Amino acid sequence: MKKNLEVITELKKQGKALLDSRRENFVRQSILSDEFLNFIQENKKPFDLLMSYYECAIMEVETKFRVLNHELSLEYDSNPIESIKTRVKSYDSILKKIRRKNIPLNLESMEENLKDIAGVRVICSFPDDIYKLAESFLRQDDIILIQKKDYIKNPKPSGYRSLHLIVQVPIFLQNTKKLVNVEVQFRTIAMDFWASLDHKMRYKKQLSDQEIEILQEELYDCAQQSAALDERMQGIRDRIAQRKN
Ligand code: 0O2
Repeated sequence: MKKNLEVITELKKQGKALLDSRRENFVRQSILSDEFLNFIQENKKPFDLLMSYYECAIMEVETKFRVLNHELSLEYDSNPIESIKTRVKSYDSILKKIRRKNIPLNLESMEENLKDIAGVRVICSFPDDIYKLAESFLRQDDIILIQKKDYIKNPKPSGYRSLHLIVQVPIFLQNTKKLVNVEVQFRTIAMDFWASLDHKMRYKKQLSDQEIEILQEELYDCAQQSAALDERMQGIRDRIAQRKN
């Protein structure tokens, strides 16, 4: 009986500690959220200006890929790029990353530490086209490579595959030239399809830990199968291309 009471008291204590920590986290996040909104309001003009630089940099990079696609399509009689998606990171995602990385709340450190505010996603049919495009893009003399992460050769433990580049691209303003960071993600259609489903699972709050574990295993298996399919389809494409020549 005494033992049971001790267990109940201990459980109550643990429950209270959990509640307290959740409350503290909630308050901390709300304050930071208000702080972030205040920060944006107080710095509205320079913040909007900075975001417009990212939009301009996206336009520059997107045009470069459209030009490469046009040239390669004339040379090889097919388009290496299926589609291009672009986005400037949302306020919400910027805030989450500032919190996660403990970045000071000012424009300089945002610019310095968040290298993926401007994002361009290039979707190709075949893995080889990804490397061909990335090489041609990086050979351009106004592009500076800052970081390269090859999750195609070295997939993430989740199964995620994609080639990520962080580059600096110049944008030409009225009186000056500015170098702007852009993250370019190269994926095949299959890699992109997989990543969208994985993304949906990550943001579904109602899933239990057990469900997440099962889905993660299933997704990992799908990633292996889709990587194998990419390779097979590319093999077929290459054989067809050899016959044509
Ligand atoms: P969003 O909304 O796409 O922008 P970093 O946090 O970027 O400094 P990290 O985490 O090492 O450092 O970056 P990494 O691994 O290069 O990945 C950044 C982006 O790749 C993510 O952006 C996703 O877009 C994508 N990504 C990476 N891993 C996964 C994954 O396992 N599944 C899916 N679906 N996407 C992934 P954000 O900022 O998370 O979000």
